[in-house]
Amino acid sequence: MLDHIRDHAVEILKINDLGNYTVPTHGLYPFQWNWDSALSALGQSHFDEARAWTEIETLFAHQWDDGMVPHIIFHKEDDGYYPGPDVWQTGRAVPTSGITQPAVAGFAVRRLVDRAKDRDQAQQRAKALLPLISRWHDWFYANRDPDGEGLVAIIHPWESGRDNSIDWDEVFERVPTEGVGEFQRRDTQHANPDHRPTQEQYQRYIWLVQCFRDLGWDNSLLHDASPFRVVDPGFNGILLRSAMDLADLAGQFGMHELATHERARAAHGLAAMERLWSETHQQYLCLDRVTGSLIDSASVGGLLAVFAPVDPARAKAIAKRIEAIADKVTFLVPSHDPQDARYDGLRYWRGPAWLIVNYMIADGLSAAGHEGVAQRIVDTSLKLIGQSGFAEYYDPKTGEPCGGREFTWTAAMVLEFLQKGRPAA
Ligand code: 9WN
Repeated sequence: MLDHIRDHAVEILKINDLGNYTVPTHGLYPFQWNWDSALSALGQSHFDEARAWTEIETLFAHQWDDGMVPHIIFHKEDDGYYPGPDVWQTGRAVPTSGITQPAVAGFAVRRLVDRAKDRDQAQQRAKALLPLISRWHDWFYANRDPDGEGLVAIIHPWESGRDNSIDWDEVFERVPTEGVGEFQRRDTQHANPDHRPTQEQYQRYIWLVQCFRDLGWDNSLLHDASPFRVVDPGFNGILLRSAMDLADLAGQFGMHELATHERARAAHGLAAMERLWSETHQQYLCLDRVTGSLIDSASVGGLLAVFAPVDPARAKAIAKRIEAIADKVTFLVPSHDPQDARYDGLRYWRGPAWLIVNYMIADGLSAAGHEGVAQRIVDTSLKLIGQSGFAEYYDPKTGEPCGGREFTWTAAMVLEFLQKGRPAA
């Protein structure tokens, strides 16, 4: 059974491989996505290390001059996705979107180096990537943390990677739905519309894109101009974990200045995470940067923060939270608290379980010494695959597969989980 699952995962990664980048799935997502690529490279490394490095290098070949790494790279034309390059109009030779995604690349590169069989290749290719990744981190703090709080904001829900999370509902009310004009969604032609964001949410997504486009994609203006400015604990946790991993790697490679820089940044950010802790929910919450208040929404974003080496007492509380949640669902980890009336087990990021999130949470919990709950996450993840195949996401109560099928990062995470029965700490 496990051999069959492993073979199928490798097959999916190969089917979705377009040479020097991988699509998340054919049809629904026909381009290269940022955090998908970084995480998918981990899966590729199990059978082709060189190809795994290429995946991340292709992503960074499209880094903007200001340091941002865009969330989508439109390598070739395909009208099966909306919004395409004609909507973004970022003016790049190879078109890209104009926003970013969770900065998981620093972590991915460290993991590729740690496990590399070809040590020379790993050292050489990682050394070239390190300064590029650090520039991206610099970009975040320069453009998304203008007051130097140690926490960066996202300015569009798509940046979080958790597009229609309940976390954004309240703040999203500030984003108009009027004036965006007619547009034709494509996602609902590939996937069940009941499993996708609503039309009203799409109108707001596009309003923000048009607002940023009208400002010429000048990142020095976008943060303050956006009515949507949210500090997401999961997003910050990923960035801080990547900063730590980058610092460790840079230290190994004798790049001491870079190591000191990333380590100082991580220390500042980890201390600032306290601002996001909720005693009531016993987890981190998002912060609305416009009003300065925490958003009352217990989503998986606040659990994902444990991917960073947060305060051990916070990690322990998160482990307990996930154990409590496990009594309410069959498959961990739901993207929203199943006891919240707003929970919806089928609709994208409003309830369903996602394997990439499971992987990062399990990894962080395991590093913090909470092996039991980490293993529980891995076990239910693998059970899901056996029952429902390699879907984009799953209903945490029934295991129903949702969204796209034959999904790249789901396959990649399965290879990671199978490696040793759980992700390496
Ligand atoms: C918008 C590719 C991406 C993921 C995101 C996921 C979904 C895109 C969409 O698909 O978002 O970026 O069109 O719905 O939410 O996390 O990176 O798999």
